[in-house]
Amino acid sequence: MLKIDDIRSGNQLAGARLIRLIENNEPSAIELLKLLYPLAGNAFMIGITGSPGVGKSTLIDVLILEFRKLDKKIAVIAVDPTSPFTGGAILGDRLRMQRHATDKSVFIRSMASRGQTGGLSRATKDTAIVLDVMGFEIIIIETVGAGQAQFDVAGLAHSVGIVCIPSSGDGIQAVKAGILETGNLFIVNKSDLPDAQASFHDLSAMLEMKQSSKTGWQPRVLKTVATNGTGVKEVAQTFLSHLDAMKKDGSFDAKQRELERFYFHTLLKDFAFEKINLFINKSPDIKHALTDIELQKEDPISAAQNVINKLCRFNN
Ligand SMILES: Nc1nc2c(ncn2[C@@H]2O[C@H](COP(=O)(O)OP(=O)(O)O)[C@@H](O)[C@H]2O)c(=O)[nH]1
Ligand SMILES: [Mg+2]
Repeated sequence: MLKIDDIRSGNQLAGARLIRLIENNEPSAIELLKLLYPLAGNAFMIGITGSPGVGKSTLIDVLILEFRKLDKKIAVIAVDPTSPFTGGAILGDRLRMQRHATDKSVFIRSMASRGQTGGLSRATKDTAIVLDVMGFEIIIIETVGAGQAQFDVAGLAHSVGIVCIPSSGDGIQAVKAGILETGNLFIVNKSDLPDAQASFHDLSAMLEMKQSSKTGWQPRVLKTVATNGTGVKEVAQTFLSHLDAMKKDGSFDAKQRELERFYFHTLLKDFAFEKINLFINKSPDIKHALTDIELQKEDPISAAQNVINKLCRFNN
């Protein structure tokens, strides 16, 4: 039986067990989370996002070392929604970060897509709550892509770093308009490759044109070579500066409320999805509708609309 105190005291076995229950969407995990939620809210949540292969995991591996030098307890949640058959990718992340395995102040967890539902965002947030209560001061969420509907890391993190790589000619194509809004820190990784300086300037120029941030924080651009650690110390420092700036100008509290609203909406959508699925599997209306569709008495669009409209009226 899992106890709140085991999580509070930072017991890693208990934490890992609870996270496994969360991933399996076990009712017992949900009950524990209700009790844990009021104890969370102390961790600094960092999102690291970017296309596959830009070097996010390599960078995070070195970031862990930098934060450890500052004596921070640090956890990483590696999320990869693009690979439901995750064996390879997840193993890669774990192996890369293997050297931290014996450090009790570091916790690394890969989160596989739960496939059919939109539950990944919720599972990641729930996992972050557990790690927060366990006493991890910094939680990094690694995710592929930014601003995508199925997993919006900006709804989970106080500070978002966008990782890209140098590219020639048309500048930083990978950094699309929506992503510019999301990033607090832009990292041109693989700066050992050609065109790093040009990409750095392109990105800086694009951000300068956009200078309209609500808070006083202006997004920064940094160059790194994650494979040998160059520039990663500055990345760690910049994330901490962003946190400082938010705390000083009051935007941290606003951000915190924004993250809470996002979690609430994630839960609403997830619970609604679960309930509706239950209904769909049981309801005689569905069987009737299916018969009507088969007999071509009704088109599937109208049939689906009718069933859902009836369900919503039913609960009014
Ligand atoms: N040349 C170079 N290669 C890098 C750098 N950072 C990472 N890589 C390599 O890029 C590949 C993908 O790295 P990975 O961290 O798995 O990327 P992720 O998919 O974004 O997590 C690996 O082969 C890394 O060794 C860098 O700064 N320079
Ligand atoms: Mg990775």
